Amino acid sequence: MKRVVENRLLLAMLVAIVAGGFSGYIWGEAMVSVAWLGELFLTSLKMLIIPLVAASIITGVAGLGDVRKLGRMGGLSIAYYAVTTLIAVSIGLVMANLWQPGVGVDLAGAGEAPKPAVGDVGVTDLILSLVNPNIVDAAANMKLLPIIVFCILLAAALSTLGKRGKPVVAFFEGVNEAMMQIVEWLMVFAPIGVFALISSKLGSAGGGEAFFAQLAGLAKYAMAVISGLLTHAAVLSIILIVLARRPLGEYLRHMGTALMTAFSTASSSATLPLTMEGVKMAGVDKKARRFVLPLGATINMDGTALYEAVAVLFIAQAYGMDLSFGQQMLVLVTATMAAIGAAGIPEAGLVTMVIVLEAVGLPLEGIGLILAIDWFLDRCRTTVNVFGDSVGAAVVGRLAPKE
Ligand code: DAS
Repeated sequence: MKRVVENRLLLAMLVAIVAGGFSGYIWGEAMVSVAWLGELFLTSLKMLIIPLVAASIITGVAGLGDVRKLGRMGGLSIAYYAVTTLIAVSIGLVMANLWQPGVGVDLAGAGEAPKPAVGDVGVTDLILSLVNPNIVDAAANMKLLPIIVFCILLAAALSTLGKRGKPVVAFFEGVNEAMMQIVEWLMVFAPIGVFALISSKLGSAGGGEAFFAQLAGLAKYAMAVISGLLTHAAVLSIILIVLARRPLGEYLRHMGTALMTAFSTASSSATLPLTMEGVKMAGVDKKARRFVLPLGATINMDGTALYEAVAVLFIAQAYGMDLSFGQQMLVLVTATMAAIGAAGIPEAGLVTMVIVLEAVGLPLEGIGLILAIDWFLDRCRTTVNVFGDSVGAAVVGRLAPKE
C-alpha cells in the first residue's frame, strides 16, 4: 500500500512540476496570485524544523549508548563522519563555483539583490555562532547551529545517566517518529505547494527569455549537484579501497539492493535494514555495522551536505549575491551542521536547507525554484548518503580493534 501511495505522489509531483512550468510561462504574472499556497507549504515545513532536528539528533546520538565507553570505534566513526561530510561540502562549493548555475537566473526580479545578513565571517565568528546564551531564543529565532550543538551535548549527557536518562530519550524517540509522520502527511500536499511555487516563481520572471533563463539555470544546478555527487562517490570508493581494503565491484554487488532502495524511496532510514543486510553480506564486522549504520543514517549525510552547499550558492547567485570566501566558509559549516540535523526521510535536506539560507541571510523563496527538481535530486543524494554510511562501516570495521 505504502509503495502505491509513494508512486502516486511521485506522479502527482511530476504533473505539478510540468503544470507549474507551463502555467508560469503561459499566464506569467497572473500566477503570482497562487504564491501564497507555496508559502503555506514552505512555512508548514519550516514549522517542523526545530522538533525534527532536535529529535533526530538526540535519538541518533543517544542510540550510541554511554558516550564514555565509545572508545576507538566511536572516535573512528565520528572522525569518518566529520571528514567525509566536510569533503562532500567542499566538493559542493567547488562545483557551485565552477558551474555558476545561478548566474543569469534573475530571481530578484526588478528589485535590489538582497544584502547578505552577514558580512565577511571570521573563524572566531563561526565558532561563536555555534553557541547561544539562550537556547529558547535560539529556537525562537531559528538559530539552528546552537540548537544542534546543544542537542548533541544533551544526548551525550543523557547517555551517561543509564536508567535515569532512558525516559527522556524515549520521549525524543517518540517525537522523532511523530515528526517523520507529520512530514509524510505534509508531503501529500507537496504537489499543490510545488505547483504554486513553480508557477508563481517562473511567472514572476515574466515569461519569455527570463523563463527560459530560469530553466537553463535549473539544468546547470542539477548538473552541479549530480557531478558533485558522482565526484564524492568516487572519493568514497577510493576510501573503501585504500582504508577498508575492499574491492569496489564486490562491495557494490552486496550493496546493490540497498542503493537501489535508497534511490527509489529517497529515505536513508527506510533503507537502513537493507544497508545492514548488504554490509553484513560483505562480511563487515558485526559490532562495526551495528554501531556505524544506524547513527550514520541519522547524522552522516554526505550527499545532503554537498547538495545544500550547491543549492545555497545557486540561490545566492540567482539573487545576484556574490558570496565572499568567508561567507562560503559559513555555508560550509552550516551545510555540515544542517546535514547532521537532517532526518533520513524524503525532502529532509530541503527542510534543513532553511538553516543555511537563514545563516547566510538569503531569501527562503529561492527554495521555490529548486523544488521543481528536488524530487529527483533527493533520490541521488540519498543514494550517496547510504553509500557513505556503508563505506564508513567497512572502514571502521577494519580499523577498529576486534573485541
Ligand atoms: N532524503 C534524505 C535521506 O533519507 C536526504 C535528504 O533529504 O537530503 O537521506
